[in-house]
Amino acid sequence: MATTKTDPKLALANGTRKSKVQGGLSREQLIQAYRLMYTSRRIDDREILLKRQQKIYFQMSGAGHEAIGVAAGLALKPGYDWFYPYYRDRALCLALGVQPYHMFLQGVGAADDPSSGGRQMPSHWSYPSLHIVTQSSPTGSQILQAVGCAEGGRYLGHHPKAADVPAGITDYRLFKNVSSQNDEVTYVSLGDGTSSEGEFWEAMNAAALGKLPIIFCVQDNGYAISVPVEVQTAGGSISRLVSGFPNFHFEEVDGTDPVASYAAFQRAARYCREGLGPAFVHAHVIRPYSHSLSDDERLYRPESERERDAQRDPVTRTQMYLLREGILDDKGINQLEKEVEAELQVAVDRALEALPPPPESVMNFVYSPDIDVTSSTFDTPAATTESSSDGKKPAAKTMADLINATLRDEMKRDERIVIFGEDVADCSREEYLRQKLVKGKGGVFKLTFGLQNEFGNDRVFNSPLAEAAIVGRATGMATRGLKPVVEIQFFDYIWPAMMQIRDELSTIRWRSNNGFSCPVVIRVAIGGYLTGGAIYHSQCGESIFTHLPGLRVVFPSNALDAAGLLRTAIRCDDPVLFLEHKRLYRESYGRAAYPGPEYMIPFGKAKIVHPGTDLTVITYGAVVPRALQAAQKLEREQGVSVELIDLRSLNPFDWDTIAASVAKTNRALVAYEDTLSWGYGGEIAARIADQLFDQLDAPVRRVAAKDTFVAYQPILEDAILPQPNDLYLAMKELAQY
Ligand SMILES: Cc1ncc(C[n+]2csc(CCOP(=O)(O)OP(=O)(O)O)c2C)c(N)n1
Ligand SMILES: [Mg+2]
Repeated sequence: MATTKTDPKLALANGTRKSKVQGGLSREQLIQAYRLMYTSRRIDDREILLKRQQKIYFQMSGAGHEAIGVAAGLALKPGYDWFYPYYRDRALCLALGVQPYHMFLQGVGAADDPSSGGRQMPSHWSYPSLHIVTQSSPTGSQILQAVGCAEGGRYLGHHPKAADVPAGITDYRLFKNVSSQNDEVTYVSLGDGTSSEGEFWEAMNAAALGKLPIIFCVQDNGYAISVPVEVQTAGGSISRLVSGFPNFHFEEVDGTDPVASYAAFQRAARYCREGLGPAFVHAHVIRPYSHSLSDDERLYRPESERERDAQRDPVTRTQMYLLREGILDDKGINQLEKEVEAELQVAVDRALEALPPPPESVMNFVYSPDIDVTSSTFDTPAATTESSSDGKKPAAKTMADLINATLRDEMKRDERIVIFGEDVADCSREEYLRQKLVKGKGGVFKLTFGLQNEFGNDRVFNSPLAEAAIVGRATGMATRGLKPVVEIQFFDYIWPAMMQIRDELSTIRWRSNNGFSCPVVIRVAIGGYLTGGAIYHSQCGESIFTHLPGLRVVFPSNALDAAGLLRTAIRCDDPVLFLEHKRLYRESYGRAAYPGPEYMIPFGKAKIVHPGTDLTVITYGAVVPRALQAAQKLEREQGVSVELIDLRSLNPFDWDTIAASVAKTNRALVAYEDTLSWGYGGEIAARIADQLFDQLDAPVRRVAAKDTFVAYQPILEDAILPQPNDLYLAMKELAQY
């Protein structure tokens, strides 16, 4: 660990007047730094004017943060290193090569805006060729992804063959250009207030644990909107709080001084490039333009304080510095500023003429335009399951067995797959495995058993107990072209990852206008009927995720479907939530022979589990065997013929099979394990009522859990979750309607 501290007040005065190279920057670079800083400030000024004229719709300034941004941009390499900036990083982006014109295109929301095609607010940077990764608005949600990006780069360095695209494949790898550099660095920035977010601490921990080549840059302007740093950060100094993290190089610097900032960034980058670990740059900056145009800081900051900040304005300070050091004279400054003004005028005029995106484009890139998960590419037969020559039938495998086998097959086939999560490894202390002292765990349900043993601990490993980190890191890795297949141990504990799933994973392709994508697979153990699982080991809640555009959701009910759908999930190009019902893992219902290493089922294709003519039951997951039991009883006892549909995949879902069945039976019952109200079946029922109204001879009915929680006592659990008898009665009543 190394720490360098520059006193904010002394940095500029200490500059060596006569040297030609100032703190590592040549005279030309200093002039370039000033040009970039001045350009950045003037773009803000222009945007503010345009906003007041209602020609753009939002403005967020980088004012006061220009020096640290330019310093980082000059110390790092666009298209080589990777960047997860935040909204104050205008000067960084300019230094990396973003054109002012592109920034104005963002403001007007133009179709040609290269960062999002008019989908994202300005100052939400995304420039794939420069490795500036698409940015969202939640403060701090980029940090864990940056960690994953750094991990992804390192993994690719250790597994160069993973980048290959073997001939004849038809999977996601065809559409991912994968590259890495041995000494690459990932940059991630955030404000002082954002360092209060839990994800920041999860990211610091993961970076320290992995000794990753990542620079955290906290741009500390002393405020988070109106909340001052001493109310935000215990003791008022983030540097002090993080100083205990091992393996880090620390810098605390006057971020309004480009020379000191550049030197700090150079040291930080060198430390990372040498593979010594992560770096932390704490830059003290100012915020002269209020938080945003919607904020008036005079409401909470007195003039005296604002005046004090103004003394440290990086643009004027750098201008003074150039004059004082004789690098530019008045005339030179004037000329440079005039050139910038002229360039910006042209850029603004052009941007104001740019065309907006067409309204009919709004659905583009919600999902991959390259791989259709419903297509016949994913419709491959199971390997033959006929009896072998000795007359023995192939063994019937459980869902747990076949998920494990599918993961193993796919890991053999595709070196980009990494598996991590809580307890998924066989044994983190590898020597125990090597010495055969232990057998290994492989997940609390043993679904990943044996995989670390077979593929090594850089492909299968335990993560810290931090769900946001699991999904956030996976998202960053997938952005680099890897295929993380991560596990959330229980659906009940997926919620810390919700920000990453809702605001990042599912939105990245759309919001970057197909500039970036992150086809992660999240396997989640879900559901009840456990006898003793209680409220926090039994939850469903799939409709919360099917409600998210951009995310595929599948929910198999048997071993064979689990194998076929998981393989599709891994090979496709969209993020997938793969829901595995715990009760079905080792159930005797739905066991199947191993279907071979190529078996796939397309998403959005339901299965008719039991054909019938009198009534359609639409369901999925653990309700399938229960509904089948009820349907068979109803047929036996009442002669009612039920058509039972297992949806298997929930988004997309198979409307055609539902419509064809209801056209035949004229009656529909939707059954699901989750609570009744606002559940998945509500949407299916609404669609049937809307689009098949003319075909119906009876109201659309639902059977689901009671609108409460799943209780521990089995008598209560039975009363809460839909049972075969509830399904039987509902079917009977609907058939008689
Ligand atoms: C998760 C989240 N909570 C709240 C907000 C609203 N918000 C936007 S910026 C901001 C303050 C951020 O302050 P800081 O991290 O210090 O960055 P600064 O704007 O000062 O550069 C807040 C509260 C948000 N965007 N995301
Ligand atoms: Mg701040």
